[in-house]
Amino acid sequence: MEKNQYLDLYHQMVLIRRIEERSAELYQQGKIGGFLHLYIGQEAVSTGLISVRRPEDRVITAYRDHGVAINCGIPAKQVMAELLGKATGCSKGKGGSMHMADVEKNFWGGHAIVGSHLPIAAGLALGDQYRGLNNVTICMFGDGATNIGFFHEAFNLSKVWDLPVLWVCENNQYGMGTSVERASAVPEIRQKAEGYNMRNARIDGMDLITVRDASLEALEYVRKNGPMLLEIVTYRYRGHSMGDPERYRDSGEIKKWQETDPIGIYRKYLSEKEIASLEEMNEIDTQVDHEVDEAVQFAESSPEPELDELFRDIYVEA
Ligand SMILES: Cc1ncc(C[n+]2csc(CCOP(=O)(O)OP(=O)(O)O)c2C)c(N)n1
Ligand SMILES: [Mg+2]
Repeated sequence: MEKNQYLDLYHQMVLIRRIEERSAELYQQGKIGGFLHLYIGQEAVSTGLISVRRPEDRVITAYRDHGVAINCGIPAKQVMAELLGKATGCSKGKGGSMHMADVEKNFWGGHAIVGSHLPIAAGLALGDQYRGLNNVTICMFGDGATNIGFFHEAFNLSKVWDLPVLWVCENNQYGMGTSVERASAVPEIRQKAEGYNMRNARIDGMDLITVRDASLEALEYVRKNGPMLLEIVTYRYRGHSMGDPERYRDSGEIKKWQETDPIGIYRKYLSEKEIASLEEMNEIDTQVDHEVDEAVQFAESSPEPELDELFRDIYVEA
């Protein structure tokens, strides 16, 4: 990678973190409605993964989607405007936090029903396979989603038909307040792929470079051979959504994971490898602060959707 590519990845992670912190404040001020699921702690997962996709590779995810939207190339302004339900948002203010999408950027959403987008991912990949295209569909989901029927149906068919889907489980240890150990019959999510005779791997999701390298290898495997499951082990520092009292874990556990903060690890990496100096990274931090200020200003001064937008975009015209 060139130096500017390394720095771009740093920029992306910091941008996501700051957008999330700012949206938590805006939520508390009553400016964001509905649910808000923050991605803080998980930034290295989508940043590393999406940095190696080809533009023709599709991306689809669940409701913890702001960071994924940013990594797919949706500008911070449009993400912020969507969070505030404004007409200038990427989903015209009608989707909100959980339903960011931009098909032109090959980002297929943002889905609120746990597991529901896995069969959709299989369908996207089936379409590509049928048309003889060489695209991969990258489908990201949580550990909790792997206990749901959708997961098993989609996994089975993807293997039976050798669909080009890279299944990516973001194992952040919890589905709402339930830990993986309490909800899953197997301790490692990757084991579930064994039941479908599917290649699988489990990697550290706090280290951007590990995620990037493993994702590149996985994408190339899927492009040639069919589906694979990549389990990326990560942690969310904030509650499941805003207002989560977090009675299911203690602050010691969060502190322990904060020692491996993905942004901290990557800063250390860039500095130790002499790719970037601390000053250069701090400069990016300042630049991101301005970008986020601008995005908030843009969102706050944007209009609400017009009433006649209400019944538009419900069905796709064939
Ligand atoms: C079908 C369905 N059941 C229950 C819910 C409520 N719910 C929302 S998020 C969630 C937990 C999912 O956890 P996981 O898949 O690990 O994703 P994470 O929130 O950790 O990113 C549940 C049960 C839902 N949205 N959809
Ligand atoms: Mg989870």
